[in-house]
Amino acid sequence: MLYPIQNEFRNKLDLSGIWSFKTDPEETGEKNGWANGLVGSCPMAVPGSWNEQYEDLFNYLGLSWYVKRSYIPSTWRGQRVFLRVGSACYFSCVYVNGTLVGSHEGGHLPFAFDITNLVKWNEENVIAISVENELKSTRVPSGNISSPFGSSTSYPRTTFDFFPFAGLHRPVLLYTVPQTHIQDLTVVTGCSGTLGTVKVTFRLNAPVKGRAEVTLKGGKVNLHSGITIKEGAGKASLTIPNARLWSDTDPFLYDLSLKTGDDHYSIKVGIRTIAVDGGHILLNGQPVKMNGFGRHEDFIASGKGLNLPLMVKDYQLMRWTGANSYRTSHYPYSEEEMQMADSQGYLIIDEIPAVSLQFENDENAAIRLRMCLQQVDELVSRDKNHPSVVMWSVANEPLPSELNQATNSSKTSDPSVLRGKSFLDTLLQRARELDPTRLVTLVTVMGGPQEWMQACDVVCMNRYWGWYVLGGELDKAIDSLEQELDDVWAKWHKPIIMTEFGADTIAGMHGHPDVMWTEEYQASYIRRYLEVAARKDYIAGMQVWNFADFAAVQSIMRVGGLNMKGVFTRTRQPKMAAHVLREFWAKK
Ligand code: BDP
Repeated sequence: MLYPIQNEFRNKLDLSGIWSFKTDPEETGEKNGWANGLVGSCPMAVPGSWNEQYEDLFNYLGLSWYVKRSYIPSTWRGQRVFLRVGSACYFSCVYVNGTLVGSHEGGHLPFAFDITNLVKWNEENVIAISVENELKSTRVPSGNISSPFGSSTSYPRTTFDFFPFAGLHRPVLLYTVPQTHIQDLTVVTGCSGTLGTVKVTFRLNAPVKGRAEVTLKGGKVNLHSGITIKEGAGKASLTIPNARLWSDTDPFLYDLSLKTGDDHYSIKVGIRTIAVDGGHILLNGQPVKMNGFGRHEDFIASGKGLNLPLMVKDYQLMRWTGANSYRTSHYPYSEEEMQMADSQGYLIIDEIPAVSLQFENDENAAIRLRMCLQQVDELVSRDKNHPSVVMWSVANEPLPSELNQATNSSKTSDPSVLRGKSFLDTLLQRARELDPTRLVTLVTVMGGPQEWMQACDVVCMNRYWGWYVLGGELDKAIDSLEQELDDVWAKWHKPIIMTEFGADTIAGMHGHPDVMWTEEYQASYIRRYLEVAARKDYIAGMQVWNFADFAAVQSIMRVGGLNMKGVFTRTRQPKMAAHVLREFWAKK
């Protein structure tokens, strides 16, 4: 799943803009020929969620149709033409000139279809995409089931704590590749002392013979290597003396370009290694702390749609706090985000959409496992060449059926614990097999089973001592936190990242004393957690929940339908806590 690029052999045409849109609650659109065009449609921005663009679509998650008409440049004749959707939440079917070309299940990841044989030259082509985001018990993530958190009272009925935004969330592109083209390219980097290595393997779409050349440029480096292509595959290994290594403090990127007789593909390469040693995460052999945030792709009006000015601003705000890391909670973020992370030096925990999964019976677990394995495959294939991605996360807060957060324990007699273990181990193993060069993890819930952490390289913990448990009692909460951290470290001797800790806060609400929901409470809660981390060498990162307030579902837990644990508001104004982070991270 190479990111489409424009060069002398390849073309792309971005179909972002205003599309025609129509809901299809009765699901009669296909029968009635909507794939050829819509009657009585309304304008809808792509990329973007449909929910916040129209008030009456806010809670609508059913089938909907998007249509766009476009010429395809006649200079593209003779090449293979693909239609690529960056993300469609959740299930989507793609039609070209009335013909179904394919479907895709699962949001947040790209998919593409070869449409060469359907293209009409010298006239407009009709691209139609149907999308639905029904909440179902068998989906990843799931909806319309009860959860140990009691979210059955929320509307819409998700099992997860963010709004189930629906629609075409990332650009829809037309792109071309030559008839014989580079289909996949993998870069693995290493370093030993001052020597860097870049190993390149690639595959063409046909089992042909031939020659290729790989070039690596950057600074004073200008390396070339000739490659023999056998049965459509080739590889090369480059050695870079005095390599400038990629890191969070110096995110240096080399330009790598691969040329075959017919095709050319290029990417940015950061030379770095990632490993663990006891309680440390080692970047290029040196301990690094992954400090930053859990985040969401979320904003007013655009929902989960790619929003480039917002993305640039968010990096600037994260930089202002001194953060060097974040987790793509709770689903893969856009490819543009990952490119920014590469160039801006952010260390990413890259997560599949497996949030709050339960393991209530074998049948549902098996269906969800198939989906999660697909998501791991698609994510690794999309993001494997990003130096910023240092860890794969295969789940956020998987839930045993019986959960008691207050006693911070789960029952060993609960059959979902065993079922969950085999489910999660399968995912960790798949990520490891696909990519042995990165770390693998899953993010654990407060009170969840300890044994689920066993196969992880890094223990990631979401903890809400002082909020959901011992709320308002920060002294006691911090004691419990310290005790728990020391126990977990003693049990596993692995680096620990606190992937979530936070307190809902209404911006502008103040209190002396600092009671829950005030800016003062959030500021001292976060300060106290960061002080604990500073005392514990095995803490390899602190990621505040959340970077910014975000849209959640309506419930008695979420004032105005917002999760307010952001250190910035939804419109990106800092709360007091943002200044605390800056004091700890940027000023030290
Ligand atoms: C954790 C979840 C996260 C929620 C957060 C919260 O991982 O998605 O938003 O709690 O309650 O359980 O704010």
